[in-house]
Amino acid sequence: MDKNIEKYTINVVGMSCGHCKNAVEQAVGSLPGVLSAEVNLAMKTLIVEIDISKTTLIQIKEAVDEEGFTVV
Ligand SMILES: [Cu+2]
Repeated sequence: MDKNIEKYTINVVGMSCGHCKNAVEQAVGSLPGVLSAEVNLAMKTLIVEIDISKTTLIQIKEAVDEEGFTVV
């Protein structure tokens, strides 16, 4: 396992349906350094695996914000 790969579970406010899920997953998943992005609608979470040498949680948060949702 690459030591630069970290997995985070992020709480996101405002996601309510499959459209929200897809919007967040696509926005975050298309960022460089993001290996996977998966939303759990029931838990209101975004689970990401990121390469911390290429991206940061701040960039993830900004991508979520741009879709109109809020990281808490
Ligand atoms: Cu929705």
